[in-house]
Amino acid sequence: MKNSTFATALPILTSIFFMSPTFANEKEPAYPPALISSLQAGNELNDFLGRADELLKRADPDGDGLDQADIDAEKARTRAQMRASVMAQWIIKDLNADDKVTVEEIIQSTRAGRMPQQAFVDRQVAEGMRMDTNGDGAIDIPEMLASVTVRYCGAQGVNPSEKLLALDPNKDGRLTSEELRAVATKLFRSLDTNGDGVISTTESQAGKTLIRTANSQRSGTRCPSLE
Ligand SMILES: [Ca+2]
Ligand SMILES: [Ca+2]
Ligand SMILES: [Ca+2]
Ligand SMILES: [Ca+2]
Repeated sequence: MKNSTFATALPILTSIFFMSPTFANEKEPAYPPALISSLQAGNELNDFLGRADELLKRADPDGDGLDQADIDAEKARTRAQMRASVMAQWIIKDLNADDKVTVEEIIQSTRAGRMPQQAFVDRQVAEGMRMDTNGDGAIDIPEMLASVTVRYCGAQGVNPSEKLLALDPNKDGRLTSEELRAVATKLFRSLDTNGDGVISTTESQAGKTLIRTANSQRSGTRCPSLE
């Protein structure tokens, strides 16, 4: 019954697993790469469940289960960090502290103490002046902030929390610790092919094949822009 639920809810994601010999006859959810890669050779089920708990704790800091509100809050933090980082990169060149960065200031700041190649200085100027949308020859703070394109993705180029939430077995929009543990247990058992309760090197290799397959199928979810 559970399998048919997955098949209905995740037709595209489940198709990934038909390509994997390990899961040839099963309809599995798309396990997030972060979950699969936390499974290591020598792990017993409890090791893996501990890692699954940590993964969820990071995505669900308020501890009431992972839901869209957690994801929105994480996106908001990501956006704020990226805006701050772009501001820091450019406002540091505002040598006369008038809240604008001119071509001359970019040149002076880039050259200071470094004796860079002219081509590098030119690239800095060109990069800065791309933000000068009102064409007055200087970048002001709104222009700097308007240039920020916030992308939200993890190390594997996908949004880890959204991948995790997509596992939600009962599809009520909240992934609880119990639900993730149940999913992780199922994954562990399916990879523990000799059933000795430990993931061997060979068995963990099968997990890595899953990651590669899942990654090659992830087009469309790659690093979406928040804007
Ligand atoms: Ca939460
Ligand atoms: Ca200035
Ligand atoms: Ca300007
Ligand atoms: Ca749920």
